[in-house]
Amino acid sequence: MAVSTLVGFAGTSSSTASPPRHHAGSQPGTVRTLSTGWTVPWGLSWLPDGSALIGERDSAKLFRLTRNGEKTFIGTVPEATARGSLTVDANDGVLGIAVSPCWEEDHYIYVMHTAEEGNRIVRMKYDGSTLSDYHVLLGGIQKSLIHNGGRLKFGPDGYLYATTGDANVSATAQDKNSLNGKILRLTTDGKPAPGNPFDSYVYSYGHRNAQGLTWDPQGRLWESELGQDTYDEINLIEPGKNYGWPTCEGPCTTDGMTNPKAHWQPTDASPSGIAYADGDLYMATMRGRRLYRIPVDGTEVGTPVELYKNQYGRLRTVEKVPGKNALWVLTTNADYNGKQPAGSDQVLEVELTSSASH
Ligand SMILES: [Ca+2]
Repeated sequence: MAVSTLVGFAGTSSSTASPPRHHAGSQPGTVRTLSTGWTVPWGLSWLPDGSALIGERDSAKLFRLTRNGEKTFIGTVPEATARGSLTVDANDGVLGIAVSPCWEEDHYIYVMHTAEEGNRIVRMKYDGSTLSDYHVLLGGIQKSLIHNGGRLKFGPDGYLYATTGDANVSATAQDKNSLNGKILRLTTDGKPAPGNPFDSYVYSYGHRNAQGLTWDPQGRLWESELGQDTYDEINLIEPGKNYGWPTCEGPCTTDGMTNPKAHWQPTDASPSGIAYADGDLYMATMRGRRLYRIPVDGTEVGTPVELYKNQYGRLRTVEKVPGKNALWVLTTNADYNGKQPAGSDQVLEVELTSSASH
């Protein structure tokens, strides 16, 4: 591993060249291929038995994958549309998945996907074998070929958080009445969550195309975001704040804008998913073709470390495995930018080794 070639970060350390400070985190170690034969897997959410639901963006198929790599098709998301990314640079389709925190009682799963009229957040029943009861919670979020956001997760407060892209209309991000270029927070019935800053779905704004969300043990919300040509970002999200796009891309000094905690040139990153594990943020990158480990120090981050550069191609999603010192990482190579054939994506398991043993 090597110290990142990042452009800058807002940590308390004064030099980007210094190695990451020691912290009680884990060291990523052995990587094994858990499952093959995938085509652009995107969303991943855990079921109570430790298996995961994983969706393929273009095919709209949902699968269940066990810890042992046993893969079962469970159904196709109705009304999902996708241009098909093998021939065009498209980012629409079945995106984030969130299993209900009360799944054992309600059997609900939540999905964010592209449809005819725009992007939607929907609820379905998954009874352990099949999908049913498709219900739209929030539809008509403006869509585009490539800026659809799409990460959907439950926060520690039990509400749903979703990232939306600016749909290639950058002015939407600063329009608090638009659902685009935002992080949205909603109830499981599809209403704006209580306490939202503008009495609407909007939780934060000024985002270009955020695709990563995760919470640290203190309940802080961290977000990863694709920039345009200059800077990708990691942000610490607070309700009601303006994260700058399109006035600012990366850090700036404009009044009212909230600067990122770290930023990269898109060739080194182009991030999608992020996950918190044991003192670090892990960020999956597409153009960067690497995983970053980014130490968290309160509300700041330390120097990112790059891992597995060019070893597994483009990386879309990373999630901490519940109850196990490991990450699951989804590749995103079977598309226009990855130029690999259908079925060439993988689910990887990255072992995390406690630093106490080093
Ligand atoms: Ca920003």
